[in-house]
Amino acid sequence: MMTRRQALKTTAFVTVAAATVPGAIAQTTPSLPASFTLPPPSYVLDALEPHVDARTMEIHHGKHHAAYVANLNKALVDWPTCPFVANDRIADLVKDWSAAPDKIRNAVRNNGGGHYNHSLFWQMMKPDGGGEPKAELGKAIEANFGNLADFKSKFAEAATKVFGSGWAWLVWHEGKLAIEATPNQDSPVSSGKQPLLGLDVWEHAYYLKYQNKRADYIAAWWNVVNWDFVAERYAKLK
Ligand code: MN3
Repeated sequence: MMTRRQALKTTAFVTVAAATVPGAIAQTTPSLPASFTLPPPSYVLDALEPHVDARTMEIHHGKHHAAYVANLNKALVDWPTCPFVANDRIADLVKDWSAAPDKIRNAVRNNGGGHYNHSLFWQMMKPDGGGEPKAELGKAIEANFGNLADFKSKFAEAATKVFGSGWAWLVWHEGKLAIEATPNQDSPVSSGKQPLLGLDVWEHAYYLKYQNKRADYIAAWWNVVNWDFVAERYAKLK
């Protein structure tokens, strides 16, 4: 079976070959060491306007996320036996970052977390998103938090209270839904929890449009939440 990375490389190769861009073929050379790759969002970068602006998306994905991937790959040069690279097992790497060699442990924690969290984040949003979670997830949110409005309010509170840079999450842990926050690029998966929905509250996620008004960003962000993706993750975990 093709791994996702191989599939991406194949797709890239086909695209490149069709466009006959000289020089770009080198990216698909099989002798390059295995490494993590930047996943493109499934929508165009201005698709989340006006709630998340195109310029923010462009820099957030093309610069910030790209840098986490590049720095992770750079660090992993010092961990040639890392078992998680070959099959694109970023979740397992982030879960087990403490297994990394001393010299690169922090780099793996921060950049691995950055890569994993952002890879999820792009999928947790979609154009014309928002609304209400359906099916089992909708019921579970009501059972755990009373109703959707109360859930949103508690989640927003957690996101607002993150001091400095970090994330707010809806997680699945020990058979229950819970809200938590993580600092920096730490991910719930590292403490054995499954992230279902995450909100990036680093200033780079909102400052261009919202400046210091994080609460406005959080309020607008509900309009682009991809509840179908969250519900699918929840259904798989149950
Ligand atoms: Mn970010």
